[in-house]
Amino acid sequence: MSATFAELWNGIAPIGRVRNGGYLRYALEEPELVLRDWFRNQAARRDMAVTDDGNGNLFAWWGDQWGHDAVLTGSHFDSVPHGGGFDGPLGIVSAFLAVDELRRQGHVPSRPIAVVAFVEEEGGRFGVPCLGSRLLSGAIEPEKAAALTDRDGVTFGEALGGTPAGRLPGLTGRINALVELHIEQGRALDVPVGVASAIWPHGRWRFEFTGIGDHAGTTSMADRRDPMLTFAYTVLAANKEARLAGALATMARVEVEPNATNAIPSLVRAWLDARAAETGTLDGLVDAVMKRAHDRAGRDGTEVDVTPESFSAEVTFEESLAGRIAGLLGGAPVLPTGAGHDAGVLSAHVPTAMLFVRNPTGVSHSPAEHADEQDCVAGIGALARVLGDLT
Ligand code: HGY
Ligand code: MN
Ligand code: MN
Repeated sequence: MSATFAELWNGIAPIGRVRNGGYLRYALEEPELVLRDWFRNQAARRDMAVTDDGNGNLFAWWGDQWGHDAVLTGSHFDSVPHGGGFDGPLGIVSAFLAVDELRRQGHVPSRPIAVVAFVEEEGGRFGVPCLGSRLLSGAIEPEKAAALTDRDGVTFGEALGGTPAGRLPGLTGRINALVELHIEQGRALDVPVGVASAIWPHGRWRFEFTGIGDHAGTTSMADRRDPMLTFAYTVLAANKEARLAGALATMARVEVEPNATNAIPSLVRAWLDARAAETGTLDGLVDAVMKRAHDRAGRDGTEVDVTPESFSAEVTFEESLAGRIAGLLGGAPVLPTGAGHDAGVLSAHVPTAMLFVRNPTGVSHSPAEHADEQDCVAGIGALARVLGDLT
């Protein structure tokens, strides 16, 4: 079967799209479950057997299932709340179409190729990004992953239907390489396809500001222990410290208890997403933000407690592989990114590479995220060339 990009893309575009054009695709929930069925259907139409790894990751096989030295290619279905449609799914759609292209060319792979859909890459439901690839590679304990809860208190284990299997036995012998195609999430590409050189170190820290809940109308300003003040100060401090460090800090998710118009809050819970080109800079940034938060809490009579929730170390993709791929693609640009990816997690264990497809505005994690069709088609051709070269 030979499907076109438009056919596959238009087939999944409505799944999980909401009124503002953004997507609500949370791991192992409708509509992401519908996308997983779409994945099985696309595999069946290509006589590709589908397996999962007991962690929620799906694999469609061209060749022996878990045959040795398999080459994986794919990405993730899940989105950030109201994210764009390309971040993740573009890599999976492109992987199936790259298989079609190789078959059209009469390519007979020397090793198995598997299209992969990693679960919970965004961490949008259970809070830990790249959960599926962390489990596959043993970077997180299955029991710890199983206990992660979503905003309704449902655990990952319950959503998965049991404790995840964890690290794939014989991982490094069974996976020869992973090539993940992804929309570029910056403005650095001025040609259709680029190659990743590195991923910035980044992490998430949960700040809990506690004070004394009280009546908005009967508590003098001097008597207040208002955690919202400490939180607000910390947001500004994170912004300032990031600018000073030439790094990135975002506090975009906040929960207030009781979150009532006329009640001074007792608790404000907020998450810091911090990233930098080097680990030392990142550590310095987070330390500075925590210090500023604690100092301010002293002045506000509040408390602040900080819990690291996830960390992704600096990734440098194997230069020889990135260079070989850039050469294959006629001298494609090789560039770093501040966005985390499953390929980054697996790069600690097996050779991995990423192809970036041009994003004209660079906007991502927003309904405005977009890539032009001819650039997506160019990405598929590039992925087919790389997979053909690797097998
Ligand atoms: O947040 C990230 O960097 C990625 O989109 N999960
Ligand atoms: Mn993303
Ligand atoms: Mn992504």
